[in-house]
Amino acid sequence: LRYLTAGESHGPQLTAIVEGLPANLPFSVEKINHQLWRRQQGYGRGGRMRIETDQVKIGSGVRFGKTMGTPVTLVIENRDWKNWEQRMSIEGNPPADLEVVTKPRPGHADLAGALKYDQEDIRNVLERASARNTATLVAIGAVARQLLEQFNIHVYSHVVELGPVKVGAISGTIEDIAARAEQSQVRVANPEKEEEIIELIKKVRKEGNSLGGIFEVVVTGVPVGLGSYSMPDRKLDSRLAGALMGIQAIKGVEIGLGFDAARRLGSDVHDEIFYSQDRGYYRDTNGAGGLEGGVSNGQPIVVRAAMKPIPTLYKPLRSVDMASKDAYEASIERSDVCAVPAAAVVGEAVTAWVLAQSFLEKFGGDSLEEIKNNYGNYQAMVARR
Ligand code: EPS
Repeated sequence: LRYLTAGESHGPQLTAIVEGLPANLPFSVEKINHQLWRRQQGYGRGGRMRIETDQVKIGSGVRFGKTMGTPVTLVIENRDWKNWEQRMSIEGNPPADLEVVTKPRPGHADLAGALKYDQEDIRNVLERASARNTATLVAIGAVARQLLEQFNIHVYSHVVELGPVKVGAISGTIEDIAARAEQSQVRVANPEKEEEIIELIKKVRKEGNSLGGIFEVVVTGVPVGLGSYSMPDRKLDSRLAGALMGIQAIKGVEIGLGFDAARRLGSDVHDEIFYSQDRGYYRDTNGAGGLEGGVSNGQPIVVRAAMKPIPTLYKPLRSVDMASKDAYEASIERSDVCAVPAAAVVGEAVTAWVLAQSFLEKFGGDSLEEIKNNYGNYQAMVARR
């Protein structure tokens, strides 16, 4: 299972091609659109989100609501394109009044990208580096989820820290927590903290600043045995960390207890093993976050990712104009103040993708029926141990 994405933030469209899906998988466009909608929610988004209402168009690979085992093309049109047709024209020469971007914003790919690709106009860098492209990640993740659902594997998320505010311990099952977070404007399961966070975002917006945060993704229904300890690049945790770090603005990833495990004694970290006739092997704790030796152990997978504050600030940061080499302090027109709730949805998507990929690696077949057989046989084998 693999994908490629393409598209600029203010170009005509975003495109993804997914290859390696089995045939006969029930495929819902509506489910993809629902995930795209979720990514666009969250208190703290900027003006762009009022322009875009992302909808996917399927260009290949699906017939009568089922996959055919052929590549699936997903297209998301940029509604903002109509405001950019001249400035982002595919053909012809730049318009005489084109504003060339020469002022790199600290924290963005602008400076390193312009130097690396030898660009005079930083727009050629920021268009692709933009978090706009996370829409395609959510789309491919929504496809992956449809495969995982067939095997009762579900992916949830909630925001656990926003700027300096910690949401703290939350009771309930992950399904309850996620359902509460789904109702929240900032994807937080604790309504008291939600208020505090919204007030904080309001204040920071007034100050022309931005906020980061930490979200948690939990996957239930994962069978034991995805990934492998045999090589670093086969470890499921290394793949998950890579996928999460691949999201714009993510600066850190934790699995299970994560960095906190390093501060505890071994006896306070590892999940003891028990066995009973009806449950088989089981644990009472999940410090490992569902992964031991890079292999899923049958417990829910728990990953957290830290997002830095969005680097486009209304409050100017110091930089240097690449054309004149003069120092400048410049503000910008439009930006999000906080996109952590949206990043959590993107986190779910890339996690779903990695799990679907590992799942197909282990149980892969050309049709859904073949995969279901493989999965059933494996589960019977595991139950005999
Ligand atoms: C982004 C800047 C803003 C965000 C954008 C990501 O876009 P614009 O520069 O057009 O106002 O709204 O996010 C999206 C468009 C999106 O769909 O999430 C950036 O610089 O990364």
